Amino acid sequence: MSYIKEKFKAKADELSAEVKDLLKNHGTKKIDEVTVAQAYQGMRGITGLVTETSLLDANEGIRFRGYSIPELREHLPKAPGGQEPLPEGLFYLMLIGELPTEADVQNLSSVLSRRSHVPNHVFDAIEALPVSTHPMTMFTVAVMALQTESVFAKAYADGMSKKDYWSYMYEDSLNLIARLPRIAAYIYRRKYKNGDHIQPDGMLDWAANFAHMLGYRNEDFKELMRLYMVIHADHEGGNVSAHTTHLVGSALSDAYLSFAAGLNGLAGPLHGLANQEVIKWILDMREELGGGMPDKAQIEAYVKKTLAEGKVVPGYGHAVLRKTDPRFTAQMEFAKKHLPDEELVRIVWLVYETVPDILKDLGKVKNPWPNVDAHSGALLVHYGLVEYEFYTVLFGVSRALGVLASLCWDRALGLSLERPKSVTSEWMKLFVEGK
Ligand code: FAM
Repeated sequence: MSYIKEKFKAKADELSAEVKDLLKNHGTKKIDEVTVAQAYQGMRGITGLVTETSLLDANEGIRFRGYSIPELREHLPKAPGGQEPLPEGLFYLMLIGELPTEADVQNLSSVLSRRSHVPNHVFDAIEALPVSTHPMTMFTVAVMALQTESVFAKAYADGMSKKDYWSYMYEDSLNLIARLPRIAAYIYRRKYKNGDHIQPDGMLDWAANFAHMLGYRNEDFKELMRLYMVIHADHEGGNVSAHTTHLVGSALSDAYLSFAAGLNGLAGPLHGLANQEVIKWILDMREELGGGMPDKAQIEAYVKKTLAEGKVVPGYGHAVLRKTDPRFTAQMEFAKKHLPDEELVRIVWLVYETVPDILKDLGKVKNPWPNVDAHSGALLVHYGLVEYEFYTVLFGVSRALGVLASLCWDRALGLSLERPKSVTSEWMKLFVEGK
């Protein structure tokens, strides 16, 4: 067993004992209550889920095992000559609960590189789809095609004991994380570069190799990919992609089935697809305004037009956050360092100066500030990755780090099948009348 797997097992045994004690002595203690509105409106704000990998504070933003994004950028190991954190280090932190050493990250990079083989039938499954298919559909199909490789599913079929669930989920999770950049890059090159595929470079770290296979060798782009893979990796357990992966996994579906389900949630416009919607909205606005750099008044008018058409302003708002998303801020800092004169970036910043006041004036938007998606496209376009329909695939590759680390913890803690109670509106009407 690898030393990282042994470390995880030791941490899991330790926490399992604490959770057992917690349930024994405090299992009936009430955390929260549920209102009629929450039952009808997305269970917002109901605390009823346990996720170890990260915790989201509405006013502070995300913390991964207690570390904020600035702290991750300071403490996580970097590539030689790099300044951005390596996503392998974040996966180690989310899984083990401790900061990794340089050696830990190098070890994980080589483990992922060794596990990155993708069977040919997966590429055949992608090729069976029309080239016009949305990249996220291709991506989910590819993950489902990979399910043939699930060691968890095979072990379960062979009658594995429940005490071994964690071990096979760990193996599936690492194998899947290792393979995602290869299939994502294959989809990109098939759809946008006439199938001119690029072989992996085993000497590169996970994110840099992904950039390489996409066809981008610029060192700054590799740095952006490392940052991008870190900041999109996890956002506690209640967002659609994380919750879906956790929920499907609770039925003892393997990592491939569970993550494919989570990806389908990520493909929704109100969730991960927003990153493509943002850049599309900015490019449409710039075109409608005659090209070039719009002024604040023009942006204001265009935002109001969007709202008047009954559409949302993509990249703004959040179901939990009530401030500017630290993931937006991290991207803005990257842009100020590497591409401060990029016109699209300057438009993103002018939109940031304009949208919040307009959304506040609506009187209904709980969070008028930008989220992670408001900045990402402008950075990717600068380096030539202009195909914005592909952006949510990038988001999906990153999100695997958090939701699969979490899935390992679900199995290690022996979390139960998830089955909240539903009621009918008939029941609700009787309830509110006290009947
Ligand atoms: N533009 C226009 N209206 C907005 C808005 C926005 N950016 N954000 C919220 N609202 C509206 C919302 O549609 C609702 O209107 P109705 O009552 O007429 O239905 C009202 O404000 C109250 O909504 P809320 O409680 O403030 O937000 P929710 O928690 O319901 O929704 C989001 C949160 C993210 C779905 C919402 O802010 C939104 O649609 N944003 C635009 C899409 C987007 O950027 N999604 C990406 C989110 C990101 F974090 C991610 O998951 N990648």
